Amino acid sequence: MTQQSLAQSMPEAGDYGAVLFYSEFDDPKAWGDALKSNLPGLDFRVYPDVGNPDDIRHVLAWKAFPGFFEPFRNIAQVVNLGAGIDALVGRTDLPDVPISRLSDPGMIALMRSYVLFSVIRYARDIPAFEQAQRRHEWHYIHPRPLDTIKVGILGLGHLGSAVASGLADVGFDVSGWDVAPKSITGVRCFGLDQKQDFLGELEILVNMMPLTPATAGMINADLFSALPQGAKFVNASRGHVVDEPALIEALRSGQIGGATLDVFHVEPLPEDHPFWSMENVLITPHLASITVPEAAARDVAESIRRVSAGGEPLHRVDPRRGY
Ligand code: OXD
Repeated sequence: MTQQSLAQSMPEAGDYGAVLFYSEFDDPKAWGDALKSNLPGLDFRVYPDVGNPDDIRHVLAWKAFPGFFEPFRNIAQVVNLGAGIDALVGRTDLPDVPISRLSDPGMIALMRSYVLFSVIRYARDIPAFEQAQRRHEWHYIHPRPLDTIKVGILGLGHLGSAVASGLADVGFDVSGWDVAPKSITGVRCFGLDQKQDFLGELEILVNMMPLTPATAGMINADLFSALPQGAKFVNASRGHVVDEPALIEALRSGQIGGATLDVFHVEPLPEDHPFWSMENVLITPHLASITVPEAAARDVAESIRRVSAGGEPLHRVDPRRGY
């Protein structure tokens, strides 16, 4: 459908059908207000106050429980309230309708800032200064030029490529790996059968792979041993892409010199998990990138308009592929 014919056939707010919101993490009021400021009069319902399930046309969901989608027979689209759609992969209750994810500049900027912080912290030897401070020790380490520090981004999707460009802009020597061929200014891009070449020289590896059946556990003992000894590791995507016991072993042996971890197999990270007491691990509680409803609602409102007019949502994904 062209933009013009789409605009001509745009329905009125009341014709969109009801929107159902489900998330135990996001603020329904903030989302309702933000969406209604884009689509005045929108029928916005928050689970479990569903009303008649047949009214529901658009579902905004984050980590909906198994079977959640079953009662809704008239769904026209599902919007995943986040970037990673792993909670929608492999489900049997998902209707055959367009699925989209969130992607707004605010979320990309937050992810870029998290990875920049993590990489710069290693590049500027901050962990050594944190430890020296605890010993009251003036511990000088001569800074190295950033373009001598090789940083690799595993996964060059919309967030991974933004992160890679951000690191290249700061002056790091940046390379990236992805299954699909990629071309990013200032970033050396490696393809499917070039993983060993990509890993072999890295000082810092950043995981930005989505979690799919094909990527689960792909960062394992073999991958860690393909990195130079003492390489640092940053995980800002999903815990299950990493074989956690292999990472613990690599951190203990010194094969991995330090890790900055935002995501884990079990969240919140259990109190007795070995990561908590590892000196060379920095833990953050899954917040590398979050969605600000005010920024993301504009695109979601646009998807509601488009799908209601028979068009495609923005940021469509393929739940069979996993991204
Ligand atoms: C996301 C996340 O996928 O917050 O958006 O992890």
